[in-house]
Amino acid sequence: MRVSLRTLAALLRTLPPAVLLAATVAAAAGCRAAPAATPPITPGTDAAPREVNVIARDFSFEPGIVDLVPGETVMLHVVNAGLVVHEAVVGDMRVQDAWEAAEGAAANPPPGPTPLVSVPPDVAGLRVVAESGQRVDTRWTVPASAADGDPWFVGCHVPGHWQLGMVVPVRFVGRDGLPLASS
Ligand SMILES: [Cu+2]
Repeated sequence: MRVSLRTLAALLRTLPPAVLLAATVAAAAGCRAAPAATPPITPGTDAAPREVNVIARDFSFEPGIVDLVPGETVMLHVVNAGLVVHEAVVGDMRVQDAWEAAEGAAANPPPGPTPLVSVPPDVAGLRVVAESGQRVDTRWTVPASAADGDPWFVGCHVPGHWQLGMVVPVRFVGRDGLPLASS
């Protein structure tokens, strides 16, 4: 059956807006590619670190998942695209909790030198602080045992930022470029 444009237009006018909206959303979804699978990762080496970008905004991270290969060496570029200072703390929840507590305690310091914020080495993880507009490059080797324990995250613990949503999960990827089952 052929439907003329005029008939189609008349038909569309009779449909309730909700149906039209659903149809439009479905059409838009059909046009867009499915969420990209993890592009194959070539693990970084000492001689050729893999470039990993983490963009901090007010108040979120990009990408929404950070892929890492246990044991690889990366050149981590933390770009602060926000208007306030941010950081990228990489590690499991013990690490995240440690920095959250340490930085929370140092918030609103009394007049005087800025207090030095630190945590015990076993829960230090990796922490990169970037001022607004700054890019900080850090060469870092992901611990080989990183995927053996609890899940990892990239988080910001400038007071209040974690609560505003500045945390994304780490997905551990094998040397074959496929996500590891445990992550
Ligand atoms: Cu932040």
